[in-house]
Amino acid sequence: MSKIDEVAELVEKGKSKKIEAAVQAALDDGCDPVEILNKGMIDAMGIVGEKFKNNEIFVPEMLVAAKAMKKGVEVLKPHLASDATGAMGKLIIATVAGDLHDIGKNLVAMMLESAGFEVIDLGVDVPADKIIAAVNENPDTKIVALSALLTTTMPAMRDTVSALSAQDFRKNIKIMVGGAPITEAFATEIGADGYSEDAASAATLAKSLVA
Ligand code: B1M
Repeated sequence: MSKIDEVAELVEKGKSKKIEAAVQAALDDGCDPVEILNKGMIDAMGIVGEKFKNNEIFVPEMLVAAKAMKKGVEVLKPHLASDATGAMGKLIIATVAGDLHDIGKNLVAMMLESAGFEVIDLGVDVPADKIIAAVNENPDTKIVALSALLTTTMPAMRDTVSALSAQDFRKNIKIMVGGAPITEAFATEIGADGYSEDAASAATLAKSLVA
């Protein structure tokens, strides 16, 4: 079994205690950090999601897989993120109200930091008024980035964009959105300024929004 397959198996099985050593072993073996992330972790979470959908596993198993992935990402982080200068300006990121998924958001935050943004991460299940308060506290914010992983929280994303758009500061900020159920068409429909499919393209998008 390849080192990356070993990482994938540990994520899938939620083996948090063994994941850090396995990721380190893959790095030591010369594996590309991006490949470890994509093939060893994100693909493994996709399998976890499929198994959940097919009732082969349940929420606790998804939770332990998520915990293992988070631990693995910590080992990868220094190899993925660079140039964390904050020079591109302030960006506020959050997972929208009702949604507890944060692995994708955390990866996006990491890539944005790496692209030179000063990232203020408000966490998960964040109501619109908390995001509005954060922008008011940080009037030099350039971008608000919103993540949603559930079809049932897409309306919360819509409401959040509406609430932000009703504020005087809207003309000074850009809003970007993403997450598995989100599409370019939905982003346009709800009045966001940009949509990106994954963490790497989120960084490219954010840079273009402030250019
Ligand atoms: Co949940 N869950 N979950 N879950 N979970 C999904 C999303 C699901 C697809 C599984 C399935 O059924 N196949 C399904 C949603 C179905 C739907 O809405 N259509 C689902 C469900 C149903 C649920 C619950 C309702 C289950 C229940 O309780 N019955 C429940 C909801 C809880 C809530 O939020 N209120 C729930 C709970 C959980 C856990 C808490 C157990 C756990 C999350 C732990 C955590 O995040 N800390 C969990 C997990 C782990 C998953 C899966 C298995 C993995 C998610 C993940 O981390 N993927 C997921 C299945 C799947 O994704 N295939 C599933 C890896 C991550 C890197 O990808 O988050 O997509 P992702 O992020 C990507 C892109 O989407 C994008 O870039 C990222 C990196 O490239 N992206 C952005 C994300 N945000 C972005 C923002 C941007 C740009 C790009 O700009 C701002």
